[in-house]
Amino acid sequence: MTLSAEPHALTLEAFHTAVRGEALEPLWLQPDGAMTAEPVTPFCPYRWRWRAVRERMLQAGALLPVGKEGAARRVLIFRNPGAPRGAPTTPPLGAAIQLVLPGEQAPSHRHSPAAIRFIIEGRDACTIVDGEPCTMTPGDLILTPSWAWHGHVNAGAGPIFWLDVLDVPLVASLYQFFYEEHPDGLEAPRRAPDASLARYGAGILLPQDVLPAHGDSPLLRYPWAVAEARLRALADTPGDPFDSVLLTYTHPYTGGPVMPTMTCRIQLLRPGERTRAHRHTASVVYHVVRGRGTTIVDGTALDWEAGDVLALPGWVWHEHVNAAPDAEAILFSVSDEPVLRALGLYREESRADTRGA
Ligand code: 1HN
Repeated sequence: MTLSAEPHALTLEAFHTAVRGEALEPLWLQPDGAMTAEPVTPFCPYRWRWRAVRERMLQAGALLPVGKEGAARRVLIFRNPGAPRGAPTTPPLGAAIQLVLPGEQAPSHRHSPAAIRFIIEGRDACTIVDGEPCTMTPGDLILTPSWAWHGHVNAGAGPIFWLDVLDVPLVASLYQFFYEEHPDGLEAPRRAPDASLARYGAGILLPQDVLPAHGDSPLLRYPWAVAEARLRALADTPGDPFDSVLLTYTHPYTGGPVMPTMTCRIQLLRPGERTRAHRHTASVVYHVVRGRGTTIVDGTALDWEAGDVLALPGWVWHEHVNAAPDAEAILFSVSDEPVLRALGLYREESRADTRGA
């Protein structure tokens, strides 16, 4: 349109129509709700029962082969029931269960989203990460950093199940998805099994390596035996008011999170323990490693037991209860806290009026 020589002849309504035709949007026409005082999300806190999910995975195992003649991955994604159809587990993180049956191989590929895997059940399987066979036994954490090749092999006699958590929703929201299949199908091992554990797993003494500047941990496998021993060593200390005995899996050289987009933690709730409530802007996916208990989320109790998965979107009040008088509970968790910290968006609040342990 041509600019009017007489601006007063232009009505506001005509102006709105005109600018919208020129790929311009008046901010004053945006709905009032767009700038909320606090985060508002359709994602809800939710718990999936391991018993039911495991059964469904075995059904998928009977119906759908994995490998050359089947699917690349046998995975059920945890969909957040509060969010629109097709939405993942939490706004930035997608969680899933994967099953590989004895003798199966899931071919290698790589993608810009990063993944972590936490082994739930099974043994004698491995994920080959950039040529390194990473042994998978229950409780192990395996990293697949952004753009690392990864394929899965089950050489054992029984099924292997694990939890996958990926930053797919975050990467997709930035339109940064890259994906490639390995030309050989399954990538052949190029390193000794658990080579990175031998090199970087000793903790306090590390080789004088020149590491790439990106923030991925060069250690690809964090064994359960180490996590359990560290929890046990600190089991009689006061612990964190909100999370009790809480350990973060770290990048051995920086002490920071294992990857730039996700941090992984393991926590012990002692018999009879109840933590104080807090809320933070980070979303969290929990997996119950051991025991049973309750997480009270914005006043609603979510009961859990071994194997269950919980999703908490950011900014919900939550506190953990292990009501059992004689059994401990252990929770593994993944959150997007490093992203929010890097962007200056991380906030945390606690409340004085919740019960102490
Ligand atoms: C993926 O590549 C794997 O490689 C597992 O094992 C789960 C969920 C969404 C997108 C890609 C894997 C996934 C995934």
